[in-house]
Amino acid sequence: MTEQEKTVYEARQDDHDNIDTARRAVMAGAASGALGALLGLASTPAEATSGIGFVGTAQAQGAAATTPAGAPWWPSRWGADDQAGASNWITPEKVLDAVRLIRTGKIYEMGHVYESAMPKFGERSFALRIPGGPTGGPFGQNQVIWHDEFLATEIGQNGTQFDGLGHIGVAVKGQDRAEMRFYNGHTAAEISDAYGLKKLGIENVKPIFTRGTLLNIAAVKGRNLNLGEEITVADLEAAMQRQNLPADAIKPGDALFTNTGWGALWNVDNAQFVKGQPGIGIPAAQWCIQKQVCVVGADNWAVEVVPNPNSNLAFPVHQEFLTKNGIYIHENLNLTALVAENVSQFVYVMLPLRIKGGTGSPGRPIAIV
Ligand code: UVW
Repeated sequence: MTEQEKTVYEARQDDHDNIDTARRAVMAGAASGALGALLGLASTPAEATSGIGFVGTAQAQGAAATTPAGAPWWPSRWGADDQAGASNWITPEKVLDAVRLIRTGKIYEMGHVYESAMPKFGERSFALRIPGGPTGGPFGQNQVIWHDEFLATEIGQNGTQFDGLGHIGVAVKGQDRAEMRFYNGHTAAEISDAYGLKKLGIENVKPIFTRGTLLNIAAVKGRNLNLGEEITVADLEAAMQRQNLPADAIKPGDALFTNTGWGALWNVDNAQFVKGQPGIGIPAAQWCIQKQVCVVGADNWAVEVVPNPNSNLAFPVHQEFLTKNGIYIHENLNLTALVAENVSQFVYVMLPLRIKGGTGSPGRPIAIV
């Protein structure tokens, strides 16, 4: 980082606390209509038309110099044209550092199987069809036959999913697409397109091969966490202490995962799984940002606490990570095997599919120890 970038970065960190306090005050009384609708909560007609209620409220206060999610966050630390975000941390040196965590060569699956029965957020769908039976053939003397699948789904936003930087933004001036800002300040007017994002598509993510740390928050609590239970900075630090991890165990470019126990509901009680979840809140997200991580993941569908304890906020941690800091979010991970064997640190490998203009990616993340 240059001195100038460092100054901007540090100013943003300081700014966050002030903005957050101000935002909470300004937004008091507003309701998160869109989130409420998705989670089956009530919303007023005014909130329903303005999407997330607090956007309209902030505008009414004339907050032109800032945004509903704090001070403008662009240009990014990796330059005004960057579209790769925190995957820029994955350098050859970083890979070699990560490799040192491999001692046995054992591989752990970190993802779930994709199937229509899996829990899905809102109205998302996952429909796989094999036309014909078989799809093609028999042809030739050798009587070849084959099966092809047709998959209709929000491919980057179902099941174990890796959120890309074009997934989440901030509507700075309500419905004005020229002021709907994403990572690096890119606007919806520039990037949104029915046939795929014109910028910040998932194809821009560099292959992820890095050090991973799993913090078992459920073990700290001695139970699975509850719906709406916020993971605090103290919880993260207690998990590190419990797992004998030194304060500097998480390095720039690392991936960080939290086990909340919510994953136990996967394909067991899907209705409860999608209703909300425990997860990190804004202070814990800031802790991750200060550690300069590349990816944050969890055994639930949003990684962050839902609903947020501040009922005026909807998915604020998504904005902190993806929109403002270019940090990727890996959702719906299967951490069961790693937890069962008390694995704290490992190599995490995730190769997001290069779907041009996609908002996210499915995949088969693994941990290697
Ligand atoms: C949303 O898309 C709102 O949430 P998620 O990224 O958790 O799927």
